[in-house]
Amino acid sequence: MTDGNPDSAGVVVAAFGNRGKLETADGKTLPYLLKGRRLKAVCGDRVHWTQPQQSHEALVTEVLSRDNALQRSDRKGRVETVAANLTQLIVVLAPTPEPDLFLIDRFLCAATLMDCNPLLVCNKADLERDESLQAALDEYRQFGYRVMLTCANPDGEVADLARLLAGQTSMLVGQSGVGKSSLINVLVGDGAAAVGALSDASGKGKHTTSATIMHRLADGARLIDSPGVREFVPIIGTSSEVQLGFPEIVALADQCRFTNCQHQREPDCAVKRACADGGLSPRRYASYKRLKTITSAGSA
Ligand SMILES: Nc1nc2c(ncn2[C@@H]2O[C@H](COP(=O)(O)OP(=O)(O)OP(=O)(O)O)[C@@H](O)[C@H]2O)c(=O)[nH]1
Ligand SMILES: [Mg+2]
Ligand SMILES: [Zn+2]
Repeated sequence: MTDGNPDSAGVVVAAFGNRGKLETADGKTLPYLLKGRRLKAVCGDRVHWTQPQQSHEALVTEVLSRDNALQRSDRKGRVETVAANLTQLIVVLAPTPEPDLFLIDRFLCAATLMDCNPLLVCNKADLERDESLQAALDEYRQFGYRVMLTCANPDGEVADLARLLAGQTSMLVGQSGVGKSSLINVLVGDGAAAVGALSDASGKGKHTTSATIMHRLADGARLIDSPGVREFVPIIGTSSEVQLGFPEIVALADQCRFTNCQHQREPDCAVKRACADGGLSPRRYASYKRLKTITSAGSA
């Protein structure tokens, strides 16, 4: 038996199997249980809930349809939904740990395919950036991506980033140790997220954050922290869609002889020509081909 308004609206701020936490329309956080086995919810889902009598938990009765979802393929090739209803995907990298640019390319591709605005954030601006990192950032800017330098210190250097979060539901993604949770702490300002030093031995992050959690900024913006990853295989419908994550390749594709050119073995391909004469980054072209291979194999 239930009482209360069955149509109360909420947003999932953390999901663990059939339980989690939701934020109510008036800004309170409640633990919830999903009603029945068929409902599935992820961070960012909009839900309807009710409050059963004598229960401290809300009962989620409906998960509303999603505007979009960040999805990945797991090791067995199954689709795993990570978060929903994002307006901005913030791909974070830093001078340390050593950047994995193929991982960045995959996240940027996923953002485009899910119709979500990508933002590339290079954190730890207080540390020196080597030439290859600086060159990569310059390239991403040339391709039209928004690229921003930040530093997760409390001296206000995140102000530019904070401005880009206003009115958005953003999610921070990237390798472990780049400073996603540190940025959350400075932006949210309540030490909400645990932060962990890099490993002395490997120079890599220690996978400190273990769950995807939505935080609220003072101005109401929503910001999701996520566990650092080594791998990310975006869900891509057909291998031809891979190029949508490479705007500089899309821009050249018009000049290929074949309209359905995959820019691999076809003759008279403008993309391969540009790669040979310096008009296209060989690194990005290699990323494009690697992502096509992963996509057609269905797993990393
Ligand atoms: N120098 C410097 N160090 C930073 C900065 N931001 C974060 N760090 C350090 O980087 C390390 C990792 O920070 P976290 O915030 O835990 O990184 P994360 O991306 O959340 O890592 P996971 O939760 O493992 O994915 C910590 O030692 C932080 O103090 C920064 O702007 N400059
Ligand atoms: Mg973290
Ligand atoms: Zn081509």
